[in-house]
Amino acid sequence: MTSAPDSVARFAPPPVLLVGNPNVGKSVIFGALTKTYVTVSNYPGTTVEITRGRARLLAGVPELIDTPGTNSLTPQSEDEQVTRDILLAEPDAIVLQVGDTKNLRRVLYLTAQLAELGRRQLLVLNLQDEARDLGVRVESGELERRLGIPVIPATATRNAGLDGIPHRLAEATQAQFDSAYPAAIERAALEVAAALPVDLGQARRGVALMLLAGDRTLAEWARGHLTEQDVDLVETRRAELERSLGCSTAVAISRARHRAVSELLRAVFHAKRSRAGSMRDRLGALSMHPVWGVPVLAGVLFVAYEVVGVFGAGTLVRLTEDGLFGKVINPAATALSQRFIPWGWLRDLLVGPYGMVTMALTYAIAIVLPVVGTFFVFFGLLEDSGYLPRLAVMVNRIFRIMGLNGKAVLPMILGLGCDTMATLTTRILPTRKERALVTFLLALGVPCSAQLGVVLAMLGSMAPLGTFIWGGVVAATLFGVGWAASRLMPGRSSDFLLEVPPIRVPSVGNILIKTAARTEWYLKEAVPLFVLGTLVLYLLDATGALPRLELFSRPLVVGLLGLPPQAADSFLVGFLRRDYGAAGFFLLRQHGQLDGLQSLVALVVITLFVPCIANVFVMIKERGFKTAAAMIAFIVPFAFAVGAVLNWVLRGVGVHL
Ligand SMILES: Nc1nc2c(ncn2[C@@H]2O[C@H](COP(=O)(O)OP(=O)(O)OP(=O)(O)O)[C@@H](O)[C@H]2O)c(=O)[nH]1
Ligand SMILES: [Mg+2]
Repeated sequence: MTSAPDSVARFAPPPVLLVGNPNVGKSVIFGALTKTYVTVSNYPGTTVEITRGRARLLAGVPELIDTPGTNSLTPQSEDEQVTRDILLAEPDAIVLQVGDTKNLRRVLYLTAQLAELGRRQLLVLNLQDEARDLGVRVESGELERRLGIPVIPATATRNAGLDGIPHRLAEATQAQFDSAYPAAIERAALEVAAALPVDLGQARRGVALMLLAGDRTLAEWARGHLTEQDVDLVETRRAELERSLGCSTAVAISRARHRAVSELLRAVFHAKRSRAGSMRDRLGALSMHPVWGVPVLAGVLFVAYEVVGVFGAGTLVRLTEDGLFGKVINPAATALSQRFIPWGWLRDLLVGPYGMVTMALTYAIAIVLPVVGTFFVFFGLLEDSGYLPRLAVMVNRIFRIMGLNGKAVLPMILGLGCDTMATLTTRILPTRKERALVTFLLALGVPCSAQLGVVLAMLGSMAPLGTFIWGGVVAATLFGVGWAASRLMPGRSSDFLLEVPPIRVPSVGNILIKTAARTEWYLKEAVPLFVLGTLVLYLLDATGALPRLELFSRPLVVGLLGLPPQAADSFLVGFLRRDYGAAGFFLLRQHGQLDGLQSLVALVVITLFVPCIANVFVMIKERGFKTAAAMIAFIVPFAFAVGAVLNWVLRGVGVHL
């Protein structure tokens, strides 16, 4: 980390770190204090990286840092480690802890750890509205008196209570929290703390306890900050403690903290027991029931089909493609270029068969944008309602076949929104094997929103059997490959349960902002790739290489897959984005150049294809070049092989679609 120049450091207020359990409203509060938007969703693990912003509403406009949610400062996954690391890296920052009032036990467990690190802090008890609905009451005044730090009740989504934060920031101080550890632990902690670097200051006791608890994720930090003797000292003391305590130091520490938290809870936490479940609770339970969850899922899929497939890909695309581009933009662009542009090559580059307007923009804006736009709205509703984690719980049993359970199912479902983002969410998974497996399966067979929309629209144009076969082949491939990979890959899977948030009524504002942010992202990220792909095709065409390429790929495209030769173009641009490839097939189908069977084969291949360039980069970033390259080297030939077999079988059986 670079440090600010002295003059700035002297006057700049210390940064403020938003820390708290997952899914408690940290990002909502970040947005409220900085007036900038970061993604807010109703599932744990929305934030997996830190976001920095200027807290415009706080005195001196300090830097505000949003962190991934965590239940403990002994991290169990990469995202939790990010939070622990930033706490160590920013020793002067004030901690603005955000907690869920209903789950005060978990909140205070984290407060205990922050107190041990000697952090100056405040506590926001958020989600007061839900606590009230559940009959939970927390005496915040009494809690404040006992902890000695400002305790601010709030309902962030209604902007209630947040004005207490600027008023009380200056009162932030170290919480008084005595976990009363066994004397042997206290002695060892004192000894280890004395050996730690002085610049850790107040944090030394907390870090000593972390080291004694045997946190392996601190190994790298220890290498940079401790001498070998100190590391040996920690190991010796830890081994001695385990012998004398009869259990691991981590367990003894955690027990003592829990005892102290329970005592505090008895004084300030009141819950009425006999409250009947609300309508929302019942709906939530129904949606993850092994039997009743199935009709709920069918209902959700039906609505998805109506909204994205029929309205987005049907009605809206008709308006944009036939209407806006077909009748207005393309004819106007063609007329203008014929009038004003004397060079044929430039005219072709703009409005030819591989033209920027007639191909790149038509594909990106007229075909894909309406589809992803409607999908973003629908997916946002699912995200904010709390349905996605419930779906993950319900399908958990089937996903076990692929060696995925608990938390690992959530990123697979998020892949339906965007595979690239979902690949980043794999950071919430505890083991390396799970992270690799989910990254691989996302790249192989989870179609993202853009692609899914185009695929759905095409499937809508054939007999229902087509949808059935497409879904069946993709699912069977995913499960078959997942099953084999989970057995072949070294490492272990975890059994961490996914936490299910309450069902919440999505806020229209959040859905709109999120959709706008995602649409902007699509325009910035996807449109340039559509332009690039079109440019490649244009150049190949202009240099006469395209027909040769089509000829060269004939044995594969025409021979094995049974598709017309120009389908090769779509596969080529499919390397940049699968949805671009799918959009190519969509148009071939519209122009009657693909029959039902050919469309189905093309769709299966493009679904199993590499997702998009952005996804490939994220795969490399998260998993390393070698692993990512191996995954892609498997996926591409495999996708064509499945298509070839499907073509052969369907023709053999004589299916008509
Ligand atoms: N009813 C209610 N919902 C809230 C409140 N604060 C946040 N939410 C909702 O809680 C969910 C989680 O909010 P986020 O801000 O994404 O939570 P987070 O703590 O950043 O979550 P992670 O990044 O996953 O750790 C969203 O659906 C919010 O709309 C509140 O005070 N009341
Ligand atoms: Mg967040």
